[in-house]
Amino acid sequence: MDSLKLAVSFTYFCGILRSLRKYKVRLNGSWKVVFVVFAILVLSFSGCGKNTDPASNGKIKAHDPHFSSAGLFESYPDQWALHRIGINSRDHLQAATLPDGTDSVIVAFVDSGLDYKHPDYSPSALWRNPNEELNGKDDDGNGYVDDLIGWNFVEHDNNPWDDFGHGTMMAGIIGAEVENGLGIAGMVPGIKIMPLKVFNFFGKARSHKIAEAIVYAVQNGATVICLGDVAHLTEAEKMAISHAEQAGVVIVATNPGNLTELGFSNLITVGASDSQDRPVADVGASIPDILAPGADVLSLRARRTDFVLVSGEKDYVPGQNFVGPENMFYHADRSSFSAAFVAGAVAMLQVKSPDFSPRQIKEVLRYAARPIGSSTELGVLDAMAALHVKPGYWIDARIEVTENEGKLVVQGLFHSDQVQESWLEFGEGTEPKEWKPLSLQSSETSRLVSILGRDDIPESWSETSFRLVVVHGSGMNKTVREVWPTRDFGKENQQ
Ligand SMILES: [Ca+2]
Ligand SMILES: [Ca+2]
Ligand SMILES: [Ca+2]
Repeated sequence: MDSLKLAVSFTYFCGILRSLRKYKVRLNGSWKVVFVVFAILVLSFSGCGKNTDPASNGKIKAHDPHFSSAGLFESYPDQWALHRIGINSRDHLQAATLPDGTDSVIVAFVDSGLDYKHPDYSPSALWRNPNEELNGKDDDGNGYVDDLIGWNFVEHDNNPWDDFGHGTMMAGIIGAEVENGLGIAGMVPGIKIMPLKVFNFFGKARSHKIAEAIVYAVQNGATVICLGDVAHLTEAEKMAISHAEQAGVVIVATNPGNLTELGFSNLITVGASDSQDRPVADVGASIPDILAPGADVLSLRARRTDFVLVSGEKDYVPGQNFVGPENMFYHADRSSFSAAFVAGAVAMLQVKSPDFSPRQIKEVLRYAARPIGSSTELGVLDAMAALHVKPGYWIDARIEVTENEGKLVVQGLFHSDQVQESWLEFGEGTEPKEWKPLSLQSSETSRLVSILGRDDIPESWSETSFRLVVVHGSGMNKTVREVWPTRDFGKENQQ
């Protein structure tokens, strides 16, 4: 028993003794001792003072059950997605917890709004307009009357309530309350979320409202804007993103096709990955900047919503994706969820390194990403690793292998603020035990080229791995690799 419990017990039973005296019941000295010892034992077994952390101002600290439970999705953890991006222990959750009073980093969700009364949504994770009061007037002169916590661009009022459900899932991924003994753990506890409702009850939005919401977010201090479910961009939306670019605000969007080519320095495009780091959709046509979980995601369910049903998904049984007590939680597959995880990682970086430009944030996230298979460029978000990348350090690297007129052309392409050295190497199979250096045909500041004939690769190697290693001035390095089938390489030429 700790001293706190002892003090509580003593105080409590002194009170009882006073009451006994009041009613003229007297105990002699030894009986008093027996009484107090008995009372302390009763209290300790009844759990008086249990779970009370003096530092938490009486708030109960209890584990979020779904953070460590499993079984919703086959055998892997219910919050596998959070684990997969590097937040897989309570220590990591604490590392992601912001200091009290952090309100300079604000994530705006241009989505279907938010159930901000959800029992597992922390009120401290809601943005509040510091210059607006509820009085029927536009106090801050931003063109929106009484916009206390965001705006509803569908109904033109100050209540961005979520009657579709998607926005609450997105916000819950980042802002669900942590260590409250309920449901799930959010990714960045205490971050401020600005709900901007553009999707209506049916999950439909008009593009000029999306553009208007982006401009609102920029003008009201958002540092990250998450466009989870926005389809092909119109001119109005492009202008709004350009406005955000000039203001240094990061935009995170799932990859709707024409985003990557636009070349906005503040834009991070995201593709969805599954529990095994596999891309959920074919990303070949337009490669996103990074992958993040977008399948089997568990998050908060907005009251009275079932958006998979409303979306008309085939074979869906109403209520099928409800989870937990009073159906407070929901699971679904949506590539848009991947944008919420990346927006959360951007927010974490902005808290840690406020001077990072949107471009630096993108580079750090890409650098820290976990490469998928033999992919040359694409990796899965690793938020914890990103937090540990040294500021100012980044290397963008890829390797390309092509077969041309009986020769294999291996190119290493890289870009960095400070390259110390770089080389190409190769080895047998998909996981070589030994790597051998490749001789170079040309070597430039950001490009190495090696050309191999049939004799340069042992005939017994049915597959060959090629690897580019780039060493940064700080001593850290980055490697990317590509596996190439060499079983039949050069055979046509020999015939
Ligand atoms: Ca206002
Ligand atoms: Ca007002
Ligand atoms: Ca929780």
